[in-house]
Amino acid sequence: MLSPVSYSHEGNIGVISVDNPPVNALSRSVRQGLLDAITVAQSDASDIVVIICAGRTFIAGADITEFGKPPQEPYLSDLLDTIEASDKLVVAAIHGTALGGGFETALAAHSRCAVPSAKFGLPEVKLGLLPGAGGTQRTPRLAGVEAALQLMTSGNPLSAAQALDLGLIDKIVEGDLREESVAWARELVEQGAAIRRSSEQPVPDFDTELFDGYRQALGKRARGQIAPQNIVRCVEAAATQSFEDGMKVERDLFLECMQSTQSAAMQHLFLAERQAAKIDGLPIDTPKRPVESVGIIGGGTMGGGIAMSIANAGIPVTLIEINDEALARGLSIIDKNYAGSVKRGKLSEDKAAKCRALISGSTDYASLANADLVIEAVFEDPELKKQIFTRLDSVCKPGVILATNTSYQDINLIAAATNRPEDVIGLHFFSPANIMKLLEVVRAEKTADDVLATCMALAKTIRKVPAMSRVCYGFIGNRMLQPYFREAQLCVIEGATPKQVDNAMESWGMAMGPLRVADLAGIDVGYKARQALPEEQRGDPRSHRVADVLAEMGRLGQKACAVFYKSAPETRRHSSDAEVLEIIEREAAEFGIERREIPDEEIVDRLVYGLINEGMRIVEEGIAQRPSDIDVVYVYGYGFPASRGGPMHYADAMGIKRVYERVCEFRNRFGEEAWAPAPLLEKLASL
Ligand code: 3H9
Repeated sequence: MLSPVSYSHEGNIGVISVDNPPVNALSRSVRQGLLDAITVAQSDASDIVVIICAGRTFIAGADITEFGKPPQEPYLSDLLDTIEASDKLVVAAIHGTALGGGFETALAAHSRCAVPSAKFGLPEVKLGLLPGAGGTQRTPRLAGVEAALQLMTSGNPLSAAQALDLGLIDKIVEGDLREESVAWARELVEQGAAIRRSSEQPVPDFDTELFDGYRQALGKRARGQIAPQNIVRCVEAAATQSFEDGMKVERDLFLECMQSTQSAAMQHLFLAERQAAKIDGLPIDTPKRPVESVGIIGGGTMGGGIAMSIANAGIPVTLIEINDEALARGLSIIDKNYAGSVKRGKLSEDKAAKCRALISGSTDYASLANADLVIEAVFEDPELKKQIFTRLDSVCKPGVILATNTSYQDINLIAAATNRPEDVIGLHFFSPANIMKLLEVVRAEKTADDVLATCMALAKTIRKVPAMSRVCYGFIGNRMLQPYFREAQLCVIEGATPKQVDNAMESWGMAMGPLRVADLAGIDVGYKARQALPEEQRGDPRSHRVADVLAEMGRLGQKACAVFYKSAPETRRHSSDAEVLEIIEREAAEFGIERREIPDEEIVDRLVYGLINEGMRIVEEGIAQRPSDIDVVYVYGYGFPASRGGPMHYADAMGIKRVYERVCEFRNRFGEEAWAPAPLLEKLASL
């Protein structure tokens, strides 16, 4: 088999080139090829060695698809020790992204040069891991303890300029990387440059309190996660022990992470996210329509956030509102949000101004005549939505994509309000739309393939994670919320307090408990949707009576006021509200419910197994293409803990049989209507 690593010479320079598409991951054959090449270079006529990569990027890390399989020699750490020990100076020449094991390879070289657009990172923490090939030991020696902790615990990449500032690379080169790196290598030879091994550098002075500071902050930010805490221990070892002893600490803690269920969950999610971007049966080369200008109907919180996401990707947006006043209000919220992003350091002032300049406003639908994509983001009134689509049909050019941001409505009916249902699709953003990563792309019955392909690609352009759903009430995400919220509210009326439910779910890992979410997002939409349904379709009244009473009191959510909590308007801090607790007790008594102590474990199981059971139905009905798409939806749209991999992965990790048995137990206790096991769950449990 042809090796993905080749070794050639340019005069006295040995050039090792890695060519392992798509991202030059360090598969076994790459490691072997690098080892062979560096070994040959030790005794050939070369004076210096350059490691460079073909294709779109430098090495982007260990090969994730090899994880979980028996490790194969040569091991990456040993290979990197061999590279670092080389008697000939080794230069890494970097373009694209040098990530994880790729960046560790660069750190084991003696010198590093990069093109200005290159990025550098140690993102292992996002896979529930830590850099396991010397990264935790070499980085602090070059960049200092604080920069190393920051880089590894965030997992976020650095630009070439930042890496240069921190001493992680030595030179930025303009022009062709191969030519420039070879020229630089030649210069180093001529200067008689000494070999500088990262492992031999002393760790610069540091503040010893940094470690505890990081441990505490990460305990809150990444609650319950092993990898971030282990990274701190590794960097502490780097700062206080010899390189060899630090490497032993790194090895032990890396293995602990690698064997954890957390890392398995996060690796699953990495692959699930990439899989979710693919549509079964739709060829990768399906033609896409150009999206060079976008119209958005509705300048509320949602429309404004969507406008920002699109403008942030450099695409001009026209925001349509019904009158000047509403438009001015919408644009001023956008201004405020950009100012907030600048203040929080998320965007530079210059970049924010450039993005903001791409958003214009209008009260005239005729302004949408040339838009390539129009996204409707008005409130959930099906009749209003249909009217808007009929109007768009009459003003928009042929070939425009007409999207609705509806969270619940039947998109087939909306599409039928136009003469071009094949151009209609759902683009369900999550609030705040400029921040939340998920984009549910809803394929209606007649949506054309190229419309779908365009929207999946657009999601990537605007830095969202797409997952496709078919049409059903609530699509994947909100449909699953129904049993989740039902159980949250049943737990409350049966005996828990809102705070107990929220704390139980947050301790388990949800970013926010369900009732705090309700306070933040508001319950008006759900209330109105319920009222629009005939009584017998509203579900178990015990599961929404308290919410209905609170909604009727005007407690609609944080926009107006809190629902399940008392909220201090200035600080937005929530605390238990005696009035709400009284209402809960009163309504429980009305239903004849004898309130009891509910263990946290029961709360978690009822809510999470409710999600799983509905998820099984969604897969079986073909609403989701695959179970892993549901995981992507829940982690990126609903604050499900990444370290648990999403509800469907969690079910697998728990054991499907065990999940089935618990669902059956709930069915026996709480009734068939809510807890009949999904047929797919039953089937999988019997295998
Ligand atoms: C590590 O290095 C551990 C070491 O410290 C210690 C070891 C002892 N392996 O994202 P894309 C595939 S842990 C295998 O769509 P982009 C990906 O699945 C690793 N495959 O492209 C996809 O496949 P497909 C640390 C990988 O341009 C295709 O490449 N490194 C890997 O948007 C394109 O990916 C990381 O965590 C991999 N490492 O983004 C980096 N990476 O076409 C993870 C990608 O079949 N990777 N693939 O769907 C990334 O962050 C992004 O992929 C990257 C490119 C920025 C590189």
